[in-house]
Amino acid sequence: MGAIRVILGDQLSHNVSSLSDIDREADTIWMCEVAEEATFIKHHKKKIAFIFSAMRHFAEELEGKGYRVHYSKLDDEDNAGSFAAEVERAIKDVQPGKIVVTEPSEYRVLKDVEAWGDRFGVEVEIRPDDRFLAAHKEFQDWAEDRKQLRMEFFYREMRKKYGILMNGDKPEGGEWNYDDQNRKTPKEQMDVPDTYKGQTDEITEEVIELVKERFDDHFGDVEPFHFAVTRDQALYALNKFIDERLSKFGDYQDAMVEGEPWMYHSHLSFYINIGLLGPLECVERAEAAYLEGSAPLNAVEGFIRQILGWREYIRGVYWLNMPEYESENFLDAERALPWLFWGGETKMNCLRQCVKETKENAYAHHIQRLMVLGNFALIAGLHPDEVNEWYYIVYADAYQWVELPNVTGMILFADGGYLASKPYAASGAYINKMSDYCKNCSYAVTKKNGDKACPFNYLYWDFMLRNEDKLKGNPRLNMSYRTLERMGDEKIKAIKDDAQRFFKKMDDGEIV
Ligand code: FAD
Ligand code: DLZ
Ligand code: SF4
Repeated sequence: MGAIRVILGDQLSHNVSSLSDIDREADTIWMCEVAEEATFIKHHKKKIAFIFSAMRHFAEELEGKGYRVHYSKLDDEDNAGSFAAEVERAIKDVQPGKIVVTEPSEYRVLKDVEAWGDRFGVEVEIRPDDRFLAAHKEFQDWAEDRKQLRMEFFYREMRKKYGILMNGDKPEGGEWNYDDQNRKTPKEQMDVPDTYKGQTDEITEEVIELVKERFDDHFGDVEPFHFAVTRDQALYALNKFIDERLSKFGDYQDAMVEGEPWMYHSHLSFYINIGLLGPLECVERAEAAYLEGSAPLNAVEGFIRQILGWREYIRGVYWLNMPEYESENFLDAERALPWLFWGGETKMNCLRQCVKETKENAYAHHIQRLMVLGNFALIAGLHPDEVNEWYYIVYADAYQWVELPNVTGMILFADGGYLASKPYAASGAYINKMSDYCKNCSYAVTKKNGDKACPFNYLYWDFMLRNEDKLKGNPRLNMSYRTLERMGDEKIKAIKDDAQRFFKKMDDGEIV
């Protein structure tokens, strides 16, 4: 009796562990588009089209290699609608000796898969996802006995483990981290090279029609659709990044420019997260560019840190803390997500631009997610459940393992400082320094109080005041609290009044 090899939608690698010892004659690969997965949250239309198209292309490639593949399309008559129901159907159909699956990337799906054995009376073998660079045990050992985790120290271990940018046991150039060179403000005229823009083929066109028909009420634009949907295309996108944008990745990593949604970022998270690219090959390509002299160290180290450091660290935090991490709310934030996050009108140009680009591209770059959208969610006290759901829905690279720690830990400080050493709260001055958004805004970034003042300015201080009992002891916030102590009662009252007025309008659904 052969095995069923289940491949989930984010496991589209030919070297995925579930395929390692496949018997072409006896085994069947099972892939399924299921309504439950597409609707348990209402994913962005472009995200669904991307995953279904990449899945269909991957299945075609497997067939081309001579494997027996069963592929359930969403609109197939006998599609059973969920992973478990599809597996039950597969068992009836194939009568397998066992089911082999690579560990799902999300806790929710892992729990489902773990129940299949008892539920269906079949052996289920769950294999490690060795496409990540740190195994669960390795991260657990590193984290053990540390009250607070810090990415920087974990990252250094990963650099040593993989020998990336190392000179013996010393970091290349003498420093581990060149972030202080990576804060250039945007220039007036930026000639940013275009991101990868692929042409759609018949498979993608069919999927786009399906999405329009079945998920019309989901957020976001499905067209124009330019994502890579095969490994070859994703490799082309990687090459394009290394050749055209990597050298400036560091300089403009934190910069935001109106009308430039892609900047010098790599736009590779979509492909790495579903297995079309491996994280190590991206890291090695960047290192090679440095060694060849085509990209400077600050850029290459910065990019490598995102993948070898942040990506693995975030995943480690997720698995170490699930399922409790889902209900963290250290700051007791309760406010509902305002309509402007779904494209409702707003006078705040920075938010308007970031939401618009998110809707069009199912992408926003890191600093938009962190310092505009995330900063607002934090200082406005939005409820972590609502913020998490939004981020999970709107980005084509969003899976809970990566979305949740970034939202709960990084932007909302809802884990009380376990992942990040301080809340990423900032006033309008930061956004003005790193972007050109403020010049087209109805609010004045230089004004601190009153109707015309930039809301980030008074909301920042109101956030500090509201959360004083929980945040005052944080050494990295000392300066802010000392400034607050020096403010007179009148100024404090103006801040609180402005914040109350703003929240009342926003909660009442008025345009803010
Ligand atoms: P680049 O800026 O080019 O970075 C290179 C790569 O590094 C990325 O492709 C990604 O693989 C990795 N990376 C960088 N930062 C992080 C990080 N903080 N966590 C994990 N990986 C990182 N990333 C996702 O992949 N999925 C998400 O759902 C997601 N949600 C986020 C939510 C918030 C609130 C924040 C602040 C960040 C989130 N990120 C998420 C991380 C980061 O913003 C994206 O990985 C990045 O913007 C993707 O674009 P890029 O490929 O151009 O990245
Ligand atoms: C995101 C997603 C969507 C929308 N649909 C499917 C699907 O129909 N079939 C599938 O195999 N995977 C899908 N995915 C990706 C899964 O959500 C992802 O593989 C799991 O969450 C990993 O735990
Ligand atoms: Fe955003 Fe304030 Fe600048 Fe307007 S003035 S774009 S609200 S930071």
